[in-house]
Amino acid sequence: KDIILPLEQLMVEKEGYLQKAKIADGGKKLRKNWATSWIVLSSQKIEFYKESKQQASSNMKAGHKPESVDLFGARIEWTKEKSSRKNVFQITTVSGNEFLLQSDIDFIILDWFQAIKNAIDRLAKH
Ligand code: I3P
Repeated sequence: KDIILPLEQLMVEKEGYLQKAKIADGGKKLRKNWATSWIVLSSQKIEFYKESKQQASSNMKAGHKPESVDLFGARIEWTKEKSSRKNVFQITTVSGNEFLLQSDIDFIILDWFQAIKNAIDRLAKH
């Protein structure tokens, strides 16, 4: 019996909860507001969901779109200046959106940094 999955789902590389703060939109600075976010990494983008995974999928059916980050040409770097928290890295998109991601748990944030960096580096080769 064939199993049919949406293409999106096939491309998911990593997902889980992190602390997230968007600090700029199109180059315009935003007030920092940390919140837990469900993060979904696929080959070309990251999606941020405000809610639990389950809530997110029912909202999706209702037509709500998650915030999406285009990884083409994006930059990722650790930062100690942008937050008093530990384990913070920043993603900057070509369009000038800036996001901070954070976890208190070292191996979790390291895994995420590496996975996102790999996705960005892979895209740069194409
Ligand atoms: C911000 C809030 C953030 C903090 C930020 C504060 O205050 O406390 O958690 O960032 O520091 O301005 P408010 O809620 O009143 O906006 P960190 O937790 O990342 O340090 P910042 O201004 O130094 O970025």
